[in-house]
Amino acid sequence: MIPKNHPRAKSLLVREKLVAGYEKGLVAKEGLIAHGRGEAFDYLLGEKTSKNAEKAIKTAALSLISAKSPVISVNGNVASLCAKEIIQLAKIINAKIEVNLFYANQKRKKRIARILKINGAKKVLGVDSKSAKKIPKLDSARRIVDTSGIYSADVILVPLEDGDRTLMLKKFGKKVITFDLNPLSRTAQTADITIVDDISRGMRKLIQICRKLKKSKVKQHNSFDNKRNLVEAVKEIKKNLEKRAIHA
Ligand code: PTJ
Repeated sequence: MIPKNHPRAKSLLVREKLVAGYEKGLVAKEGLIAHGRGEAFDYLLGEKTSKNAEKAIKTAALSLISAKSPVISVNGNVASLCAKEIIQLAKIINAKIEVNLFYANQKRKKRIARILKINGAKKVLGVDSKSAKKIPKLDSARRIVDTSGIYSADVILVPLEDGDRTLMLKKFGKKVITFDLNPLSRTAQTADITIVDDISRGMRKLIQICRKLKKSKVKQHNSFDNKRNLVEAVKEIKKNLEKRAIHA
């Protein structure tokens, strides 16, 4: 039981949610390690949404709203941390939802699809192998995608992704948006738009902004340089480290 007044209560609750996801068979063992790495970066980033993350979220929202066939790619960690939010976002931006795993496992795929459906998804792609196609030149299990989903999408939200697939999706002509707390990861460096924020926190903001932009019918894109924004994220880490060192 986490005391309510614990200074890191929110992060610890997110950790518990992920562990519960693991116990329900949604998260891969490796997903626990990936989360630990994310937590470490989140700690260095001050466990809040920074200005650079807000900028990336706004740019991502504009791209998702104006996309012709957007897709949200869901893995074990994402499903266990924000299943409800994925459905909310998909409804606002009219996106398809596709389960796509790095550590492929048909049972886990089905469990993830079930959780998404329990949370309100009408259709979940990525489970039926009859409509599967391969992304060329990619070795990992993530190359298997749905013909009417990732394969034919123009904009894809791929949170907590691996670098190889991000690169291949881009070579395949897709616009890639990701959530990744590590601004130095290959995914962060390769994606078109990298939101350096915890997915549980950042997804809620992305939904809010998409909702607002849809109402205001804004279509115009702001100027955005992903590499420059990542440099801002690294500066944020440096600033927080210095602040902590002074108070140590
Ligand atoms: O469910 P599967 O089989 O598809 O596997 C999913 C994982 C996440 C295990 C798999 O994609 C993987 O191994 O990913 P990586 O290569 O460890 O990359 C995950 C990235 O996400 C790392 O850079 C982490 O810092 C980052 N990350 C972890 N937790 C979060 C996060 N970013 C945002 N929010 C988080 N909560």
